[in-house]
Amino acid sequence: MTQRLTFYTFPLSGNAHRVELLLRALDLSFNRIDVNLRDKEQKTADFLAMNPFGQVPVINDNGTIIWDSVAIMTYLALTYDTARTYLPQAPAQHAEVMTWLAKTSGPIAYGPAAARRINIFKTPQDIAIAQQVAHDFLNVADAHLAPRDWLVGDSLTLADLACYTYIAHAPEGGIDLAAYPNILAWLERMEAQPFFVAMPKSKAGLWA
Ligand SMILES: N[C@@H](CCC(=O)N[C@@H](CS)C(=O)NCC(=O)O)C(=O)O
Repeated sequence: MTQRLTFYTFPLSGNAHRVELLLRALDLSFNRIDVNLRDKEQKTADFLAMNPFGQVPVINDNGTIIWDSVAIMTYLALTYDTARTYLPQAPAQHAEVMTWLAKTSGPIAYGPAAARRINIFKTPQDIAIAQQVAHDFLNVADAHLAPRDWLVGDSLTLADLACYTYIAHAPEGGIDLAAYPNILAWLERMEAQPFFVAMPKSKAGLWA
């Protein structure tokens, strides 16, 4: 059967991994293309024609091209999650999901994701600042999760899928999660989902 949905990804990209979690949660079949970021395949003319910022993830859904992970997740949920399991319709709950999606481009990107990137891919930034941003975010998220199993409402939503990967991989950025018991329990709940697939672990200095 011809695949109609193509997923452009990179195996160590947390931004791409959150999309993969949703693709699997929705049980969508897709054609996976691994883009070699080290060789700058994401900056070729063909790739830039899909995403002018030259980054993964990108999807091509039968001619509809969407880039940026949370935009892709929103598109997939609106298109294929007809029961609205992962993106609640009620305005207040919908907005709550959006607040957590916004965190992926704020303190998650500049905190745990940045600390991991600095450690693994040796980008020239200050890891101490990224680690502090991460701890400030994790403190709030841990308190938020104390009385609840999921970030929004009483079931798993796009909020959990979007926030999971870079929090789970925070230790790769030198961020110890031991002080955050509610986050650790939430990570375990995520990893127990039948669709769950882990992003491979990386070592410091992988691209040194
Ligand atoms: N806000 C974007 C960020 C995407 C992003 O930073 N992608 C990284 C991989 S995790 C990338 O492609 N980097 C290669 C580059 O910037 O050249 C999203 O959520 O999709």
